[in-house]
Amino acid sequence: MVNQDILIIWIKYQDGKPSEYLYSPEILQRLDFNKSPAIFKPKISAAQPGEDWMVVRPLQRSDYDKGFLQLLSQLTNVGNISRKLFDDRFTKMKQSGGYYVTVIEDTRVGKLIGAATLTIEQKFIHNCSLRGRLEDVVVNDTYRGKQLGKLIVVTVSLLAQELGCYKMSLDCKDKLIKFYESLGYKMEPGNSNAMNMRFDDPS
Ligand code: 16G
Repeated sequence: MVNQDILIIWIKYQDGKPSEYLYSPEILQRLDFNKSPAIFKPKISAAQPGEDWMVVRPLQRSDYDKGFLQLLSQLTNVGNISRKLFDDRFTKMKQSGGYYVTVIEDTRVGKLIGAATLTIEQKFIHNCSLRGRLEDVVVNDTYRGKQLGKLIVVTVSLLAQELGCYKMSLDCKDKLIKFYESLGYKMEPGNSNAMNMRFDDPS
């Protein structure tokens, strides 16, 4: 058996039921928030998010039942996703590697209140380097004042650095530029355009 054929399974038992992680949760515990230019008042981190009922962790297969898709629908159109479709996508993301969907849970109510994804591209350039992309950032806006947006973005940005990316990129609405600048993202002069081609009826 070669390495690519091994699907590593991280499983946490919750209330006696197994719940599988998309990626190893342990890496989030060692992220050094002092490396980020973001200012947190009070100081928090992925390991210590500031409330004992909050946890920052990788997406779990069981998050279908914790409002993950409803949370994403605050960002854009999600569609009607069955449990089977969700399960198959989770399995494919895990098998292919490079998908770090990260969430914040309010454990008092068992609901997800923030999410962001790091995707990693394998490159030939820069000595076969890696490029990170920040995707699908969303927080539940009823949790104001908890620094959730900063917390989830800084978490996946530090994760990109920890995993060896040479840069991390994002596209966003104009009104969010200042927010991302405060977390260390820069509009590079002459190199700051995002362009899209939209396709009708994708399969
Ligand atoms: C924003 C998101 C992007 C998401 C897109 C969805 C961030 C940093 N950017 O650009 O990840 O995929 O919105 O919009 O979260 P769309 O449905 O118009 O493609």
